[in-house]
Amino acid sequence: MCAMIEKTLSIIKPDAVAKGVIGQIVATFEGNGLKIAAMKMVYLSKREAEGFYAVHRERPFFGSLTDFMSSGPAVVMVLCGENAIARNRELMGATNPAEADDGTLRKRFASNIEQNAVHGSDAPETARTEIAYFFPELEIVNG
Ligand code: IDP
Ligand code: MG
Repeated sequence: MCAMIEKTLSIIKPDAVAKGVIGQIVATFEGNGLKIAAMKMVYLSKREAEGFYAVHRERPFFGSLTDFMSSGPAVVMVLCGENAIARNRELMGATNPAEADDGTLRKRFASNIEQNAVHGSDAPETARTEIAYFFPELEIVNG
């Protein structure tokens, strides 16, 4: 089902896991043409969160963001589907939930610009590196 189809990395961040909305978020993906090719729960260390968000290390919110991402369990997933990267970003909505369109995951579930419920890769190259950060090839189901 997912061989040769575009893949992206999704994270249900610790705020959304704490709110008990994993199921609603997964249902949104499944109801909008995205399939789950891999999924697991993780509890990132500070260092693992810093590694994942290394591109943002110069940003003023880097310390706070990586504290938040290592504050509780998160769910990491590989989503696949036609235009999975763009489709996921559309379902997520704007980074700042105050600017996110109605019905988007961030409008529905984010607390603020930092604790914003979900992550999604933003381009093919970042999707590849972000997927590889969490999943060895053997854990991604293509069948
Ligand atoms: P994105 O998640 O929509 O791609 P990015 O700009 O890549 O947004 O930022 C990565 C993450 O860093 C955001 O999802 C959010 O958790 C956090 N973040 C972004 N901008 C801010 C900010 O201005 N203050 C605090 N946290 C921020
Ligand atoms: Mg980003």
